[in-house]
Amino acid sequence: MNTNRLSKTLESALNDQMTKEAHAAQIYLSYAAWADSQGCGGIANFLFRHSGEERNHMMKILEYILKRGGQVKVTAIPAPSADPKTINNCFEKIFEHEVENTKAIYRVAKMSHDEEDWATWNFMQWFVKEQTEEETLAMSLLDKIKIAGGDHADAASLYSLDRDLEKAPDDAPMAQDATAENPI
Ligand code: OFO
Repeated sequence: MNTNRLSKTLESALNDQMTKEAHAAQIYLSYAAWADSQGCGGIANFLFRHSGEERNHMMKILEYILKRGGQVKVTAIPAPSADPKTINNCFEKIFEHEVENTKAIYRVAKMSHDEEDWATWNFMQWFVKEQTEEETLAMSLLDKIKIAGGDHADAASLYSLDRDLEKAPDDAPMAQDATAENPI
């Protein structure tokens, strides 16, 4: 008796997305190590924490595949891309990566919609919301570094940005969570 509630196509797409989340964790990990080597311990700390979040995303998908009776395929994780050249470049690369990941998430969400697999569609909505937060967070990093001088940020501005990010919240406030009493 077949108890797998996922189609072969969706099972494979979810497995691929699981590897993409693991890849994202490696990217944040490598950029964090790079930032630390540049003397930016606060930014490194922020990126290390984010690497952990990406690993949690990977686990979330892995557990979902198992719960639906599907087969998990843990494969090799592609190496992260080359180290950034500057902190500005680091944040640009993060933003680009998050946009690529959003596109991948949308593809899986669309596939589940086309197949009328409403359980997977519902599951993917968590990731759709999460990606909005991640893109907002990456945009706010870009805004901060732009104010600090972009690629030409001086040591004093980088120092204060580094201090700032050490304690920065890991999630961006979302427009849909704003209320009249508590506008974001
Ligand atoms: Fe950066 O995002 Fe996972 O999904």
